[in-house]
Amino acid sequence: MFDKILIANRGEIALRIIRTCKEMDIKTVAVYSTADTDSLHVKFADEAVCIGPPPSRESYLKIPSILAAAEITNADAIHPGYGFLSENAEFSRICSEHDVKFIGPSPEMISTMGDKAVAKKTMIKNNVPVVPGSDGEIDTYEEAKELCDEIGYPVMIKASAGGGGRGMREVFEESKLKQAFSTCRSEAETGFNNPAVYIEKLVQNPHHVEIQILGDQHGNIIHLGERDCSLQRRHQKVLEEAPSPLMTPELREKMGAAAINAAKAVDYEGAGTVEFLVDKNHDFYFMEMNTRIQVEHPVTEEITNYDLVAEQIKAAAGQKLEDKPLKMRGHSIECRINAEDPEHNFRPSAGTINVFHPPGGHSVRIDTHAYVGYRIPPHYDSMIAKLIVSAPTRKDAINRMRRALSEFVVEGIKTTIPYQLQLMNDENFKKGTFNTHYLESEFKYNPDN
Ligand code: MV4
Repeated sequence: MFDKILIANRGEIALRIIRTCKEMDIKTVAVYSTADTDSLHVKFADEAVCIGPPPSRESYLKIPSILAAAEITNADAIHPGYGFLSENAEFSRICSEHDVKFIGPSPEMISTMGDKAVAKKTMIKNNVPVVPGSDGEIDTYEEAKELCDEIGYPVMIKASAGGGGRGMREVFEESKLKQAFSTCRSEAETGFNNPAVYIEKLVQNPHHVEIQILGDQHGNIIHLGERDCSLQRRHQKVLEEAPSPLMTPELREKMGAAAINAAKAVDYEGAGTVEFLVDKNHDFYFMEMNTRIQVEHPVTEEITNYDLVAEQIKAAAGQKLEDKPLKMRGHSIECRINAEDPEHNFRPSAGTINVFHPPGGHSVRIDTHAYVGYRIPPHYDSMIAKLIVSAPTRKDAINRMRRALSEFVVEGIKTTIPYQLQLMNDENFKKGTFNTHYLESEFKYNPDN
């Protein structure tokens, strides 16, 4: 087992990793930029190394500084968390060259799953359902027209170098294809410096359901059920829950098997997530595979009683996975709390927190790095806390979340707490009948209610 782990991240996920390391008697090294000198992850770690000024590219993304910190503190492993360098194959490779264990998959695995076209080909080869569409990039309008006549409209044109919803365009009829095709290519050229696009059948009003998998270095792969992440705004997840309200035992069985096939295909090591689009007929299609721990991992931890960070560390240290039957208990919901103003189009709300009263009570969990006096640095993402609750049923979990949100007092900055509270009272949310378009097309935030 590792003696000392360097956490190459900040905020709540850095704290989350430090907590599990402490419980495993593993020493911890925090790295921080000068904007994070007073951050909790610096205070909680056994050692801390300043790696540069606030801009991420000069600190949390600066590989030489992070590796230098690992060398001078003699860390034998690095946990990248999520975001930053967590899916950077080059970083994974450089760590292994410097004899520091990267807690995550191999560089080959990261680059395979990072290239959407290669990832899709890998899935097809392993009988994982993918959206019907082009086999790789489409270079001319004529090719595009021929393919769309074959797969039928509506279609989705996607930039190969896009991702997270950027560089996508829906086309509902042939007469619009020519214009959409050339616009998508030129936007991809300007936006991603790569005009390449591919085309897929449009999955209308899809749900976003992802399967958590775990793999060890001995070829064992298990899945830990699903998370429903359909409530998104501008491709940012707002709320996640486990299990999914649309799931049936049969669908879970099929999607779990497909996710394990995907992971087995690439001999997956560590924690990973296979994301699917699910349509109203319960057909599901591979979207992408994430080779990192995800923001929303706590809802899976709450209903399966796994510590996913501990599982990542044990897998990286070569321990075998226990092949015990998956037991899931109850329902868990996570609300992301951002320093944003829902009354002004969610613009970031900078400033200093002068009142911070988090909720408590049975099965209420707060993952946060915020505290009274904490100044929100403008350099990083706006999430300041994750509020996670669990309860025997979805209805109980919603009631508990509503109660916890109403107790959560943060002053000095604006937050999305009131937005989340309104969601807990929304009939469609309570019924569980929403899909990925719901928040942006139907749900309206009303500050006066
Ligand atoms: C799609 C789709 C419908 N049909 N692909 C958005 C982010 C990127 N990961 C893939 N996305 C989508 N791809 C086809 N063929 C709809 C979306 C989509 C979406 C997917 C998951 C969660 C939220 C979404 C919001 C808008 C569009």
